[in-house]
Amino acid sequence: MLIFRQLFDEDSSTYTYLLGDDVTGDAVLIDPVFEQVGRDTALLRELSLSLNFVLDTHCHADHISAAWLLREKLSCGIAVSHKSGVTGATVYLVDNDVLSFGNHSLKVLLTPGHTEGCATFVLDDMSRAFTGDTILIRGCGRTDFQGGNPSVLYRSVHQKIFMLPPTTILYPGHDYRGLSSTSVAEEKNYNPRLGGEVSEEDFSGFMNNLGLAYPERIDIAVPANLMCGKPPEGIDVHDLDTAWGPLRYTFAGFWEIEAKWLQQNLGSVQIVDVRDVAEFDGPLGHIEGAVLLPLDRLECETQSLSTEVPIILVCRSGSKSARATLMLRNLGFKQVANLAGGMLRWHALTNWSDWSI
Ligand SMILES: N[C@@H](CCC(=O)N[C@@H](CS)C(=O)NCC(=O)O)C(=O)O
Ligand SMILES: [Fe+2]
Repeated sequence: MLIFRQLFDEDSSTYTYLLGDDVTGDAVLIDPVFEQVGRDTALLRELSLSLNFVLDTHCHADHISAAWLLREKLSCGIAVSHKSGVTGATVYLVDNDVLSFGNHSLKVLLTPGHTEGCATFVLDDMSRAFTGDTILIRGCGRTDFQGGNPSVLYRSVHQKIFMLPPTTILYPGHDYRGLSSTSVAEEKNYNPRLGGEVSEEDFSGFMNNLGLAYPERIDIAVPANLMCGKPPEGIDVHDLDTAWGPLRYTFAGFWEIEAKWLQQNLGSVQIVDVRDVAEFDGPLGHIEGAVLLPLDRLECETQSLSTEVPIILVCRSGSKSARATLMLRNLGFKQVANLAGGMLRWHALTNWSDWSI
């Protein structure tokens, strides 16, 4: 079966798409965003997927692509249009190329116009197509930089995207109003720029008078994206605040650490137990040296905690402490992690150690 997730980056209103094969575990990411690499790698791990390829629909002007960073971390390939101007990719795509992931595949339609190197990716059964900024929901990508051209865009939409079955669901690269997808039939009928009886000349007139401000990050994003999203020299891509232990980021949005590591590093961290007193002194007991700060008091009682020493949050199962992890992060504590599985897993581990002695 196909695994499909639509992910959103609020800063740039960018959609990233994860497609995977649940039998083989192969996956691709379309248009991942640099700042969301933690989220995306966590999701891949939690869904037991391995990333084959990052596909960029084009050289983005408003955010840095995560292609380079994902290749550094996961050794995946990077695929872009041969017209994108991007250097250092693994594969340069031409019309009708097919990219497989497990038993599924995406067909490449080159759809220039927003930029010279835009591509649309169509799922093998034509049920979905990923259009980047070639067509947006009731809109389309601007055409005023990176080789953009209204006539070329008009033809890409009419001769390629509108030739797909009317029921094909279209997934755009952005939406600035919170809409998530559309269909070929809908855009043919209701896209005010490109649908209905709008001619190429009408469309060019529309596009040449959009009067949009340049994307705020264009001067940083385009040079980086021309190198697959390699950030400028001097930017540290490794999160220093997570260098203190083998942390794992979760798709739920917090860092966690395994009981085994804590067992071997008890002296170098602050352990904060967020259960209530009865549980702390109850049958499950508590970890030696743990400080009791129940969750409902945590926010107003952080004075005793050092910002210099990593903090590990603990509860019965790892759920309340996950909440506490997010709270402390929001309060400005940077070196914070949840004890995965809480006291239950801690006991399973320590009991196992007793057995093995
Ligand atoms: N305010 C945004 C503008 C983003 C922007 O210009 N997006 C491009 C896509 S890369 C676009 O074509 N937008 C179409 C539109 O806003 O109608 C920013 O500064 O990043
Ligand atoms: Fe774009």
